[in-house]
Amino acid sequence: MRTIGRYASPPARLNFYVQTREEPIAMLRIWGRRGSSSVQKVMWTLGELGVAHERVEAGHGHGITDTAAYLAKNPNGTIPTLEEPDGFTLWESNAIVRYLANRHGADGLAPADRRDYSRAESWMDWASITFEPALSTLWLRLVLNQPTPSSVSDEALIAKVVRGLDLFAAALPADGYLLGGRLTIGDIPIGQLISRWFKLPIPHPVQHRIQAYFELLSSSQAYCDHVIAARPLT
Ligand SMILES: N[C@@H](CCC(=O)N[C@@H](CS)C(=O)NCC(=O)O)C(=O)O
Repeated sequence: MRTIGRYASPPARLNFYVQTREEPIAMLRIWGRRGSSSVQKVMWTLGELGVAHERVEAGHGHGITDTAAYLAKNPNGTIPTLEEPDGFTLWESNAIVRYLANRHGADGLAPADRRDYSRAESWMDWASITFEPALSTLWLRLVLNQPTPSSVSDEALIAKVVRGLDLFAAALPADGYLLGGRLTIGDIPIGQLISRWFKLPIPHPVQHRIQAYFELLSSSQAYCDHVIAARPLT
């Protein structure tokens, strides 16, 4: 234990400070393991933006998320967490995606038009709040072989996901991305989830527009590297 001031053994509050203090970081850092769906969104975004960064393994088998130092950055103990060299930290993956796109994306990933931006945000929230739960339950059961609190049958969950994808497909233009000619933040959460959908070991019903959208997303090296290639629980 280092001695600080006159304290040979720091009182509790100071002890917390000593334990949570770390060396400054050199570049933008993402905490979180690559198999996490939430981490994948952030890594895909960084890849699209070409921002220099490092990723530190955390969560599940890697631990770290229950340490005082990590909880000081993200009190939820979840991944991902963004950390910048000046000490700024941010959690919640969709918030991190928006932050990065606004800070590094000019009029690209983050649309300059306020209405376009808000429409993209609508679909980000929809993907994570409305669409994701049924797919996550299927993922837990069929890929991770874990019990789930939900007693809804696999068939009913699959039907729910398919309805969600039909709804999304109807909102897509005839070709291209959600807002047309280029990828925006609105494509990121649903794009990550569609990759999971196609990884489920089930017969997938034919949904031409979703298949074409997935192929378009797959033309991005960042999507292939950080989303498609990421294996469960890594
Ligand atoms: N809504 C949060 C969810 C965060 C979350 O629950 N992350 C999961 C991984 S996807 C986690 O931390 N799991 C615990 C672990 O991996 O140790 C976000 O999008 O950042």
